Amino acid sequence: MNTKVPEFSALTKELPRSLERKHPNVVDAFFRTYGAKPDFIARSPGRVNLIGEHIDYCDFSVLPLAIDVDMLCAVKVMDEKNPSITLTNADPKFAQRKFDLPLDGSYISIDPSVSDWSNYFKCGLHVAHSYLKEIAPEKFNGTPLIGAQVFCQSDVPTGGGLSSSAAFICAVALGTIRANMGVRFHVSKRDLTRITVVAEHYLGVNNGGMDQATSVYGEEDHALYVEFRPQLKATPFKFPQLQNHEVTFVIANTLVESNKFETAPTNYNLRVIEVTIAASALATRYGVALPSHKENSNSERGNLRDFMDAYYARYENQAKPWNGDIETGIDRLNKMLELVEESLSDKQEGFTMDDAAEALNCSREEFTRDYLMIFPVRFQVLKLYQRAKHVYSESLRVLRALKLMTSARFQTDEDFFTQFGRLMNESQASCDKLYECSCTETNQICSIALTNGSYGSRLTGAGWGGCTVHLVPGGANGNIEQVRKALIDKFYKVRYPDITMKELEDAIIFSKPALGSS
Ligand code: NG1
Ligand code: MG
Repeated sequence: MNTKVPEFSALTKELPRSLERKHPNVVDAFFRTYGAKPDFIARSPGRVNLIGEHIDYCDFSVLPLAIDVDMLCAVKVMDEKNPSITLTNADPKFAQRKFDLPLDGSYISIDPSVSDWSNYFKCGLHVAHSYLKEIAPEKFNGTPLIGAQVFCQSDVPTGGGLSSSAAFICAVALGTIRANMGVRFHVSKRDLTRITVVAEHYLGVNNGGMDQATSVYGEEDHALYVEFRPQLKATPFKFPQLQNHEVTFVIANTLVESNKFETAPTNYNLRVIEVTIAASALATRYGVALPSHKENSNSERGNLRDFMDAYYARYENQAKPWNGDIETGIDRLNKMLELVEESLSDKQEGFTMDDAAEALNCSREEFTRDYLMIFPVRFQVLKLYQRAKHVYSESLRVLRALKLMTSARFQTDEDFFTQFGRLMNESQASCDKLYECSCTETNQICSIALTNGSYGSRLTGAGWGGCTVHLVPGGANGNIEQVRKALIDKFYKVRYPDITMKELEDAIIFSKPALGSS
C-alpha cells in the first residue's frame, strides 16, 4: 500500500463533517444544562469492522473504519479549588453524576461491580491521568486533576458492536488531556491509542486494541488496516475504484443489545481465555516456549500469534517472527490451520478442566491459577479446536481481503463484489459455527440481505447481537434501496411490529468513513 501512515501526527484541528452538523446542538444543550458555554468539545467516533473478528486480542491485523456516529463531550473547565466533575448525558436514561477528584492527586476509584455509565467516563479519566503523570510528573504527582462540567451526547448505539464504549473512552481521555494541558499541547495518535486500549480492563473486559485504534486513527473516506505487531500501526486506504458501482457497506442493527460488561464471563472474556489456552496447548504439543507479556497485553500468557512465531523459529530454520508481509502470512496461517487439525481436532466436543490441564502438562491447581484467575469466567468445556481454527482462518481472510482492497483492477465490478463478499460470508459462518458469537437475529438479517442484493453479510464487533455489516453495490446502478427495503419489511417489521419510523432510521446506518478523535 502506498498510502501515508499518520503515525505520529498530532490530532486534527479541522472540523470533521459530523461536527458541523451536531456542534450547535451540543453547545445549546450545554448552555441549557450549565448556564454557560463550553470551552471545547472532545469527539471520538464509533467504528465498523469489515473483517477480522475476535483476532485483535491475538495480535492479528483487522480491517475496520471509523463511522460518522460519534461521542461528543462538551467541556467547561472549572476553577482549581474543590475539583469535581459533573457529568450530564443527553440521553435521559443516563442520570446526572457528580464526583470529587482526589485532592492528593491519586486516581479516581472505579467500582467494576456496579454497572453505571459514569464508569466509562472514569476509565477514560484514569488512563489520561496516568498519561499526564507520565509526561509531566512534577505537575501531576500530588496535585488533583482540574475539575470540569461535562455534557455527553452520543449517537453510537450502545451494546451495538459499533464501539460506543471506545468512542466514549477516547473522547474522555482526549478531553481530560486537553483540559489539563491546555490547547497548545498535542497528544500523538499513538499515545492516545496506547493509553485507551487498556481502559476497559478496569471494568473487567479483556479487550484487544481494534476499537480504540480505529476511533483515534480514522480518516475521512478511508478504511484502515490496523496491525498490532511489531507495534501498533493504522494504515489508511481507499476502496477500489470500480467501473459502474461504488463500494458501499450498509450497517444494520439487530437491536439485540449485547451488554459485554454483564456477559463477559461466559462470552467475551471466555473466548479470550479459550484462545490463550489453545496457544499454550499448541506450544506444549510442539515443544516450543511462548513469551509472556507483562506490560499490558490481554493476558500475560503468549497468544496464537506468539505460537506461530515460536513454531517458525523452532522448526523453520529459526525463521524470524512474521513481519506482516501478506504472502508470508498466508503461508504461515495455512500451516497453523494444519497444526490445529493435527493436534486439537480429536476433542471437538471440548476440553474439560482436566483435559486442558493435561494438554498443558500442568496440575489442575496450576491451570486454575494461571488461566482462570485473570478475569472471571464460567464454562462447562473449553472449545479449543473451534476457537483456534476461527482465529487462524479469520486472520487469513483479512490478508485475502486486504489483497483485494488494494488490487488495482478488476475485470468486472462483479468480480470484486463476489470475491470480497465470499470472505465476509465465510467470516460470518466461522463466527457463528466455530466462535459461537452470532445469534438468531444476526443470522436472519444476514440471510435476508444476501437474498436481496448484498454480496457479503456478517456480524461486526463482538457479536451476540449488535450490528451487522453488508457489502452492497452503491451508486445509481446499485442495490442499496432494495437491501434496505427488504430488511425493513422482512426483518424489522416482523421481529419488532411496534418499531417507530425514528427507530428504523437509526437501525440502518449508511456512513462514509469518518475522521478519528478530534
Ligand atoms: P465491541 O464489543 O464491538 O466494542 C469487541 C472488542 C474488540 C474486538 C471485537 C471483536 C472491546 C472494547 N472491543 O468489540 O477489541 O475484540 O469485540 O472483534 O471490548
Ligand atoms: Mg464496547
